Amino acid sequence: TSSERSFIMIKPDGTSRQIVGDVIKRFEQRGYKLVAIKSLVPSQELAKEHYIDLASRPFYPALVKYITCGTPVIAMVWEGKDIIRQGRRMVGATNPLEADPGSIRGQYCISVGRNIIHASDAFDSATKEIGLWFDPKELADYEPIAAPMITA
Ligand code: DAT
Ligand code: MG
Repeated sequence: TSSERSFIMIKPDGTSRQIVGDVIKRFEQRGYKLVAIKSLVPSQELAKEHYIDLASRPFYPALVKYITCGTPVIAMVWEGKDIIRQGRRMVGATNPLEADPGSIRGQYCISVGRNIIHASDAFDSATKEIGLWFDPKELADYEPIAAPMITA
């Protein structure tokens, strides 16, 4: 739906490498609406819960360590038509070597353990992740002035 929302997070390597502006620009220019954004160093508890479905995987401890390394992440909620599926396409495949070269991962990285950015993969995970990272009061409700020129 047009009010579909996805949780998009620039990971510490993306912040450190100063790719924040490009990521935001891509989603803005595509026609999506930024409804929440914050910079934070996630706690162990938050990082572990975010990736809880991967807890049994061998790379889980390293993944949590990377996300909590001390360099901030940029947590965002983006909204618009088909944002969950399109966000995944814009981000690219999990392994950057398999990512389309025009995608964010395909343009900026080469290692699955330093793949720049997270995007929710389904409606249920998006709902869970938005609730985990944001208080409902942090989610804006507004109509961008260009909205009628983006969605007909
Ligand atoms: P995605 O981030 O594309 O949704 P995922 O949910 O399967 O991918 O995994 C979450 C993150 O875990 C991924 O962005 C990077 C890390 N990861 C996944 N598979 C990995 C692997 N085989 N080795 C190292 N890290 C991995
Ligand atoms: Mg995932």
